Amino acid sequence: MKISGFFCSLVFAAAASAQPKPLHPLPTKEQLAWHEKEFYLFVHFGPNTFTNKEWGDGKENPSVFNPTALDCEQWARIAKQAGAKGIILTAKHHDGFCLWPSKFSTHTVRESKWMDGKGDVVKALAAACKKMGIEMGVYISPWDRNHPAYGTPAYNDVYISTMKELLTGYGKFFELWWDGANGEGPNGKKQVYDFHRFQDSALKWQPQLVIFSDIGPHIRWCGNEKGFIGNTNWNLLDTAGFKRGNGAPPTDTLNQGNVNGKNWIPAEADVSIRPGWFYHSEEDSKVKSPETLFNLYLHSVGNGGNLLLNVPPDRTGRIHANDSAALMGFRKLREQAFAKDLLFRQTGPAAGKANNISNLRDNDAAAYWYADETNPRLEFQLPSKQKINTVVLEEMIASGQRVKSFIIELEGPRGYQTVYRGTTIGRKKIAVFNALETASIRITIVEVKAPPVLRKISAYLIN
Ligand code: FUL
Repeated sequence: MKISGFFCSLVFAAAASAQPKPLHPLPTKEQLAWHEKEFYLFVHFGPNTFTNKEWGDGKENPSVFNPTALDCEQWARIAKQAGAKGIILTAKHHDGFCLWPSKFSTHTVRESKWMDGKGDVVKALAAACKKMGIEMGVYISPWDRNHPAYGTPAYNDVYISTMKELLTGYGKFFELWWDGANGEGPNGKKQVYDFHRFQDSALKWQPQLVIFSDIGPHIRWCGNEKGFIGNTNWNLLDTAGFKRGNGAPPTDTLNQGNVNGKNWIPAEADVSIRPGWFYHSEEDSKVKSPETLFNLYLHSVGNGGNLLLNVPPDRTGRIHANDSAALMGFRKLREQAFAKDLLFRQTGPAAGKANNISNLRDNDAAAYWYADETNPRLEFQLPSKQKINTVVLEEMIASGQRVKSFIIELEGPRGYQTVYRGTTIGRKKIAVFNALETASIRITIVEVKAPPVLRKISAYLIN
């Protein structure tokens, strides 16, 4: 089949005729929408910003919270310009301090000096995100070192009331973040959380939410706070017998998922642009470089998960210039890297719903190609020799995650040579290898759980 001067062919498989049979478990439509976000910001902000701590003990005087020039629109503008799809705010961190005037706490912005106690950071950020056309999520720490009811069954009701205020008073959120930390230690209070009730309540108020925790229910922790999701990454996880926090699955399981896992619970990589989660002026010179951030992108989004990048505002309540510059540099690196898809079908008829291999070479997210055998080999001819060092593969995950391993070969002077041996693909696999000049790319799907359903294949030369 010849398309706009490029050839692409299916070497050992005939085009299938039937629709692909879904391979369970499948993502929900909310999870599919979440997968498409790829990258969004985390904002850690609260008393710790002013006390120079990472974990407040809940005994801090609320008057310490006093940003001099809080500007949530600046956060949202920077997020938008960085290409982030949303912002998740620490509405309540472990110190229990609420960034909104909660009726269920006496440790809130209302008790602070900021705006004479009349301010509401959640409200300001919700309005800013709306204005900038990005989405918002909330981190509501279950662990609360301030609330007097913490450590008793009554706290579960307090937590639910707190969630209700947030989830019914500020518009729609895309993600709810449940931190696994519960570490008061031997002399501290221990809470038995009623997570089932938390989950049912949250979804009753906002059914579109995806809920993050170590083990989901919708999104899982990737097992580290360094921004690295496993090279092998199944969107599937077995959660039976596991708990959040200390009872969570081993970190390498969280990092890679379970090949035959019973639930669709994809991985999110939370990592900070600075060494700490909260702002500390002594870390102004330790902001990650655009190159480091790009590398994190390759190891999170490029391994089929999402990247949640923390950018903590300073004591004025604004994002520091160093962080903002790093974010803009990061956006530029992504744009440059993926500006020219050497496999992109420039012209020629769109295949639309037909099961056509040329569906892999356009930007139609709904168009895909599926094989009716397990080991298809796809060959793409370029019109002339080009240097490439990156191939991006995407599975149509609405049909389930299927590919267990694949090989990329490029034709060189001595015939085809293997440049990359991959395992899972999932939503996206960015395969980077040593640059080679070639006129032909061959991709063989080696091992599968079911015949593959692919959405896109593209090739680049990244500098
Ligand atoms: C951890 C917390 O203890 C940190 O303070 C931070 O919020 C991070 C994202 O999660 O578990």
